[in-house]
Amino acid sequence: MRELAERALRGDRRAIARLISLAESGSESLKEAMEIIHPRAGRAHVIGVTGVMGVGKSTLICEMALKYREMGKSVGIVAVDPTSPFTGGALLGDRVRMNPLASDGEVFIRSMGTRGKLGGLSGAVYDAVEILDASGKDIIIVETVGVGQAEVDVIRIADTTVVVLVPGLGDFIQTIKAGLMEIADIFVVNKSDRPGADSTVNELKSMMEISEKMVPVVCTSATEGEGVDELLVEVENHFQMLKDTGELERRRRRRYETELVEIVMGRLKKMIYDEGRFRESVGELVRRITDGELDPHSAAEEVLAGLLR
Ligand SMILES: Nc1nc2c(ncn2[C@@H]2O[C@H](COP(=O)(O)OP(=O)(O)OP(=O)(O)O)[C@@H](O)[C@H]2O)c(=O)[nH]1
Ligand SMILES: [Mg+2]
Repeated sequence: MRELAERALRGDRRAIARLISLAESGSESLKEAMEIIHPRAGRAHVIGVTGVMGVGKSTLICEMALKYREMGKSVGIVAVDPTSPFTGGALLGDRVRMNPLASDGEVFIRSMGTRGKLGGLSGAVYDAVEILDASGKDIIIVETVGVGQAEVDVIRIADTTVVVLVPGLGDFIQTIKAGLMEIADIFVVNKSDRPGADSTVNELKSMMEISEKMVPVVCTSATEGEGVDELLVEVENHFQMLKDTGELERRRRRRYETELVEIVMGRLKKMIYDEGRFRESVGELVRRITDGELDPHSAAEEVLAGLLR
């Protein structure tokens, strides 16, 4: 494990991939690796890109990655999205522009399913980001589909959160519903080659006036590679602001707090489900609840008392 971690620290792609797989499978041996990995993480800028399905997140991320490579920066991409074109063999679709990414040793792309065992996905995403960070990637981009609270939570991993919309009222309302307005550090109106981009920008601006939260709005056309330079300028400005104001440290604390609680919860679930002594006593408690002898709250207290003993 130690050797694997050290290889990952040197940027060895197979070691990185192997460690992320261990994280996904919830392997206990990962702990040993993370003891070595963690002290070396913290240098990368973690950018979350979210938005409802099909707004062009993956296409945009590819364009961002190409620009970062032109700037000489290495890039890690984690797509928390089973339907993403990053998935499996159809890595980046058949788009010729993306070929340089697929064969670039300084770009690491990984897709992760939405649900791990015991709901452990977010935990594994945190590990993946940390591993990529420690392996020396300058920029790490995390793609999530903003449809539910879980996806909004996942984005707590990011230093900078980019929320992507497209022209048209439907997506706009969905975005508000999904709670994405609150988490945006930068808005992107993608597919601005289509009609209606200006009115989406205006809607956004009046929304922000009402909520008294002003964040930059950038129009892009990811398929044309347009507006991506401006987006990267805003992303960099935001990172600089985070560093200048101490907000970066607050966000990192929040990220590690979420991760810590996630790990503890995961371990508790595992104990309750997998450890013989708990499985039996939980089974017995469930029987008593079902038979009306005990209420679920009192039963939960008994379980907790057992765990803390
Ligand atoms: N016209 C236009 N089409 C775009 C643009 N960006 C992306 N698309 C197209 O929109 C479709 C969805 O793009 P993706 O990048 O897969 O979108 P996504 O948000 O990652 O989708 P999910 O991961 O499934 O949520 C593809 O057919 C893209 O070619 C754009 O700027 N303009
Ligand atoms: Mg996608």
